[in-house]
Amino acid sequence: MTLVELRKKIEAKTAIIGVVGLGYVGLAVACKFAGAGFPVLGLERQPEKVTLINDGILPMKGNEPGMPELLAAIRSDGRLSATTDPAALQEADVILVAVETPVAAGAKSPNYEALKSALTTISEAMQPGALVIIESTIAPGTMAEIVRPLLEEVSGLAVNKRFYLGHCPERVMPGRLLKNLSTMSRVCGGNTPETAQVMAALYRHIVQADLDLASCATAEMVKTTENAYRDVQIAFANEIALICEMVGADVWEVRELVNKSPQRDLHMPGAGVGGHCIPKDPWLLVHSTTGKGAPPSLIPTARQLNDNMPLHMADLLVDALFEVGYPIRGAKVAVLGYAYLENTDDVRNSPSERLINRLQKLGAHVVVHDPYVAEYQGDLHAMLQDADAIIVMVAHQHYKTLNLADIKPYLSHPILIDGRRVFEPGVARQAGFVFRGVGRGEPGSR
Ligand code: SAJ
Repeated sequence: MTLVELRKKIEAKTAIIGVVGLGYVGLAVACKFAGAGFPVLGLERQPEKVTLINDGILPMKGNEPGMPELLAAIRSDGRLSATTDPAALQEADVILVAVETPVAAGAKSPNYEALKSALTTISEAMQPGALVIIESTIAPGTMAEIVRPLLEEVSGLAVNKRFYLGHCPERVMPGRLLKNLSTMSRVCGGNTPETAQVMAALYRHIVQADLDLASCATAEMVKTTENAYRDVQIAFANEIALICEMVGADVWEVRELVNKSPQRDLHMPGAGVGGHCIPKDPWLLVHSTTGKGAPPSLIPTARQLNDNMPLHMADLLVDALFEVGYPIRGAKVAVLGYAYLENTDDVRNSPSERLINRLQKLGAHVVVHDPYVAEYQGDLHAMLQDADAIIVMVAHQHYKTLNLADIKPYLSHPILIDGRRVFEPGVARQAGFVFRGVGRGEPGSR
């Protein structure tokens, strides 16, 4: 099939779309295309997930507005079916790849096992003329150095002649899957400009925002850069917070006034940077320079600074305990918040985990509370009983409504360390707490 013929099938919505990997990204895009009227085949390794999806049940946790109803609707009219059988891809005209591309903890290099496995499966099944689109976030250079060679070698087909190739990085977020898919612009990175145009014709069926045509390399750079940008911005805000603590200024007052200056956007300082995107994508960007020249310095430095913020929370605690003359060894410390983001149950790359490990190494007895994370739900007051300190790591709405005067009697030592500006220093001190906060320097305190 030529690109022209494929485009006609896409415009008629008769093109069969295969989606490899039915996680947050894959299932959402499969549902969106099925909802737009395309026949969609979902390929998933986990049989239990396949069963749930074919029963019209969402296999993901958390609240995804619109997804349950959409999945039920497209299952009832059979426009989406899930399977564990790779042979199903033989029918597909378009194949979207939405598998994980994690970064290995130590080496900070991408783990492409899932991607390579998916590409091998696709190569063994895809029909000539198919369009393969990688939606997973990948390091710049991956399309040229890994994806294209593997597909050509295993399938025996030549790209641009016997199959087509592109990269359209996903921009979804748990909790906003369908909304982001519809409203956020996408970069359609084609192996050729003609391929990019056919990709835009496809995504136009589900995206109401800009579809920007580009090369694969540009698409790889855009996604990793937009998240590295955010990480560096957050790191800058965190460094300003550390300086404010040293010089006795309040970083939130400084931030408000700095951001009055045109084209300034000081981000929010805090207790650390978690999640599945921001801590990972900067390393994909850095990895792309391996063996090609001087490695970046700003991006790794920002990553290190953000990763140290949970440890700074422990430093603030040690300082407060010193003020009351109580050692951290043997102290009972209550950590409030384990999710990586407020009002979610997503714990991927949780900054709290790093803090908890440090506190335990210092000899503290740590108890953890999080109203959204099943493992840490429970009676907060009971958990606070005889605690020597509270450390707030996540700005869950639940914590913002806490009355400090009510909880103080439960504590052995009224120490409050605030990592997310949940409390104001004056209010905490008025309630009788020894208070420390990220960036909350006290005039004349040094
Ligand atoms: N954080 C800060 N200070 C800030 C912003 C965030 O410390 O100013 C922390 C958060 O507490 C969290 C981490 O950084 O621990 C990540 O927060 P996030 O708001 O960036 O949320 P994510 O990780 O879900 O990021 C996603 C990304 N979207 C995609 O990759 C498609 C990111 O590009 C978006 O900018 C972000 O959502 C968003 O703006 O909501």
